[in-house]
Amino acid sequence: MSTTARAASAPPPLPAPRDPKLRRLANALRALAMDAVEQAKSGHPGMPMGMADAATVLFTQFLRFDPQMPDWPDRDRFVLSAGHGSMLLYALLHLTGYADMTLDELKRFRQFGSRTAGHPERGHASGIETTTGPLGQGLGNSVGMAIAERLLAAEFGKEIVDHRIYVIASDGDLMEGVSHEAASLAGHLGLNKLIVLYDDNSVSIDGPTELAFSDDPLLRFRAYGWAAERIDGHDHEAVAEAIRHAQRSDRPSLIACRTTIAFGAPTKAGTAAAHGAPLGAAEIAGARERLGWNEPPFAIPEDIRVAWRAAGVRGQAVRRAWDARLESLPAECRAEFLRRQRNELPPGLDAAIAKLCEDFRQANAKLATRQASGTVLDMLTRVVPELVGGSADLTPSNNTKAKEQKDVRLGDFSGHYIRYGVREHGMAAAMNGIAVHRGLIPYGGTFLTFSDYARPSIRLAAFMGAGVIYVMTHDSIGLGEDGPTHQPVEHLAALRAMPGLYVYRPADAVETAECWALSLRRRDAPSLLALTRQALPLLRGEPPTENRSAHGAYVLAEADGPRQVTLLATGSEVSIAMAAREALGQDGIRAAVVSMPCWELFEEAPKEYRDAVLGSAPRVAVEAAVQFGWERWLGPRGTFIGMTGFGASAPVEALYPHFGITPERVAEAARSLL
Ligand SMILES: Cc1ncc(C[n+]2csc(CCOP(=O)(O)OP(=O)(O)O)c2C)c(N)n1
Repeated sequence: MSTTARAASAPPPLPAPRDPKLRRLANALRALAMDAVEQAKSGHPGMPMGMADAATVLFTQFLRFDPQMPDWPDRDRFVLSAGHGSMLLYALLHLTGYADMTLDELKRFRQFGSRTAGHPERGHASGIETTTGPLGQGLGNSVGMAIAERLLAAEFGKEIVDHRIYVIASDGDLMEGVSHEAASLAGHLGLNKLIVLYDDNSVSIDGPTELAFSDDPLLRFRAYGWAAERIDGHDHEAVAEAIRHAQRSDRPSLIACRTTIAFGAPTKAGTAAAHGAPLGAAEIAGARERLGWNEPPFAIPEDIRVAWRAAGVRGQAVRRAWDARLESLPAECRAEFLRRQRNELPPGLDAAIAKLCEDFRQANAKLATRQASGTVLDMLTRVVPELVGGSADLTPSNNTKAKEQKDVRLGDFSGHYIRYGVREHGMAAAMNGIAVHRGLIPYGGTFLTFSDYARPSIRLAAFMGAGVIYVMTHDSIGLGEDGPTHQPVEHLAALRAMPGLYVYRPADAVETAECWALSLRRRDAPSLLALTRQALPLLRGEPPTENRSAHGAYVLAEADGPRQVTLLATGSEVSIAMAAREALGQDGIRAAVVSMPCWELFEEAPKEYRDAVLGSAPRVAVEAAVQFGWERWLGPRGTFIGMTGFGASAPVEALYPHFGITPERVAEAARSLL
C-alpha cells in the first residue's frame, strides 16, 4: 500500500482529552480489556473500551467503596448491567485493589475455575454485587437495591444508611422489557439514589441500533419520572458534572453517555465488529498506538497503578467514620443492624410458627393455603421485621399484605409493603436486588401461571443464591372460572427443573406455616410457595411435632398393616389421596399417603429415609399438573393422575371431575396396580 493510500484510510486522530491523566487511567482499563479478551480468544472488548472514561470518573471521584472491606454495608453499589462488558468490572476491581482480583485472574479471563467468568457472577469475587449478563436484569436489580437503601435509611437513619446505586447499562439493557418495568417503578417511587450511566454507543450485535431501536430513551425515562441528560461520555468533566447533578436530583437519573464502542481501535471502533470478539493483534497494536499506550500486554505503568490504588483507598476514611457512627448507635439498634447484615433470623421464629400451627389445629382450619399464608404473614411480619412484601397488583388474591404492613410510597419509606404494579418481571428483578443488598428479606406475589413472566429473574436468584420468597397463588385448575389462561399446568414441572430453587406446595394450613418457616430459614437460595385459591381441609390434626415438611416428603397416613399401595400427592391433591385411601380401606386395601410439599428437600434427605417413605409397594401419584418429572418418584409400576393438557373455564367443582382428578380415579388406579 502506498503512503498516500494508507494516509487516506487512516482513522482520524483521537480528540485530545481534557484531562490527559484521566485518559491514561482509562487507557489502563482499555488495555486490560483488550489483552484479556485477546488471551481468552473470547469476550467483549468494545464496551469496556467505550465506557472506560466514564467508569474512571465514577471510580476515582464518586463511588464510595473500600476494597479492604468489600462488604461494608454503607458502600455505594456498582452494578454492571451490561454484563458482557465484564472485563471493565474486573479491570476496575483489580486496579483499585480488591485482593482477590489479581492480575493472574485477569490473565485467566473466561477460563475454568477463574474468578473472571464470561459474565460477572456474584460470589466469584468481592465487588461483584450481582450476577449480570442477561440484559436488563442488572438494571432491575439496581431498582431493588435503591428501594432497600431507602427502607433501611428510614429504619436505621441516614447516619448509617446513605449510599447510592450506580449502574452501567447498555442499549440492550434499555431495549429489554424488564428494564422498562424497573425504570417505571423507580420513577414512581422517586428513587433518587439510583444513577444510571447509559452507554449510548448506538451499536449492538446486529449492527447500528437504528436497525431496531428508534425510541428516545431520554424522553422515555423522563416520562417515567427520571431526570435524563445526554453528555459526551469521553469528556471526563462532562461525566463528573452530570454525576454531580444526578447526586442532587430528587429523581433517579439517566446519564446517556455518548461513546464510541472500542474507543481507540483503528478500524473497529464504532462498529459491531468490536462488540463481542477479540480485536486481533493488528487492531490491538493500532489501538495501543492511537491511545499512546506503549506497554506490553497486561503491564500497567507504575504511576498509573499508584493512581488507581489511590482511588481504591479514597473510601477508607469515609468507611472509618461510618464505623464510628455505627459504634455510637444505641446497642440494641446496632445489634439489630448487624444481625440483619449477617442474614441471621431473629429469635422467636420457631416458637411463633409452632404456636400458629397449634392455632390452625385448634380451629380445624379449613383454609385455602393462600389464606393460611396470609395468616402466617400477619404473624411473621411482627416477628421478622426485615420482611418486605409486595405483589404484582394481586394483593387481595395473593394475601401478601399483612395486617400491620404499611405501603412504601414516594417520599415515605417507613412501610414494608411494595405495590409493584402489574410488573412481575420488574418485581422479581427488584427482589433479587433487595436480597443481595442485604438487610431485608423480600417476598412478592403473583399467580403461579405468571411465574413465567418472572422466570428470568427467578433463574438468576437461583443461580446466585438470593433468598427471595415467591408467593405464587392460584396454583392449578383449582382456581376455577378464570380458566386455562390462568391455570398453571406445566409450571410446577418447569420450576422444579430449575436448579437451586425450592418449590413448596403445601397441603393445608399447617404445612403452609411449615413451608414458610423453611423458606425463611433458607437465606442462600430462593423459595417458591405454590398456594391454592380453593379451601382445603386440615390434614395435620395430630399433636405438635417437628416441622415435617422439612423432610420434603413424609408419610401423612400409614397403611393399616403392610402397605399394598403408596399414594403420593402434593398440595390440594393430598386430601384427594386421603379420600382415596379411605375408599381403598373400605375394600380392605391397605394404602399409605405420602405428602410431598418439597421435592428438592426430599431429594436432599438420606436415601434410607426416602426409601422408607416411598416404600416398596406400587405407587400412584396425583397432582393437578402435568406428569413431567413425576417419573422419578413413581417407581417401575407407578401411575400418574393429573393433567395432560390445558385446563378449562368452569367452577372448580366441575373441573376436577372433568379432568379425572378424583378420589375414585386414584383408587381405581391403585386397584389396577395390585
Ligand atoms: C436477555 C439477553 N438477550 C440477549 C443477549 C445477548 N447479547 C449480549 S450483548 C447484546 C447486545 C449488545 O448491544 P449493547 O447492549 O448495545 O452492547 P454493546 O454492543 O454496546 O456492547 C446481546 C443481544 C443477552 N446477553 N441477554
